[in-house]
Amino acid sequence: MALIYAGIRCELREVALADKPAPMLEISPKGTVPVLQLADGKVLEESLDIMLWALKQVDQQHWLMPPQTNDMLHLIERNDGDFKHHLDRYKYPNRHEKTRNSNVYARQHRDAACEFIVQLETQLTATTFLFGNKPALADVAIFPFIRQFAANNPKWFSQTPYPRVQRWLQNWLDSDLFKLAMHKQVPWQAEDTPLMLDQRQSFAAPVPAGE
Ligand SMILES: N[C@@H](CCC(=O)N[C@@H](CS)C(=O)NCC(=O)O)C(=O)O
Repeated sequence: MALIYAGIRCELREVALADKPAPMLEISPKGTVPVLQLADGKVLEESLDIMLWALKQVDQQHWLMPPQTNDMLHLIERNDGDFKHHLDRYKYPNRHEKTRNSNVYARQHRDAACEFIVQLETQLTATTFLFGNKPALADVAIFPFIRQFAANNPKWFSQTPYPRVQRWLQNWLDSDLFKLAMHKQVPWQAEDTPLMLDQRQSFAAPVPAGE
């Protein structure tokens, strides 16, 4: 989403995680997506690094939002740390806990994850987005994880006392930018003609509107 927002011209290679292409593993042996290789050969293999790099190139709507960049990075750190820890255990209790009742285990982690949701709900009390009335880096870095959290049990999530988070999430899910970014391609193959990101979508896609 950050690459599309910034209008970065780059080649897109869809990866099937069950069949990772050798050129990807050569430049990034840790084998996670996304991976971005820059024109000078430098490799970025963390999504936050890719977002920050893209926004440093072009950031017309000020997603980096100085001087609040560091506050946003702190919230993203909580998301990627504590919240992600509980999200993984809520989604896949059996991978983490073999002996105890996995329903109880999942629920404990769901409840622990809600501490972060409560913080987001508080931040959304006075504003449409996390750091004001327009979208910014923190919204885009965090909402995909809240999407996963909600999707694990949509009925339960829709009944939680977090109406602002629910509305904020829905706003992002409905956005053209998200739909463009989620558009799936067939996995890349070495003989393919390079597919440029801007060939499959219009650039500078509209982001959700503030109030
Ligand atoms: N912290 C990394 C996490 C990346 C990550 O774990 N991506 C998953 C897909 S969402 C992956 O590539 N998993 C490797 C696999 O399933 O083999 C980032 O944000 O870039």
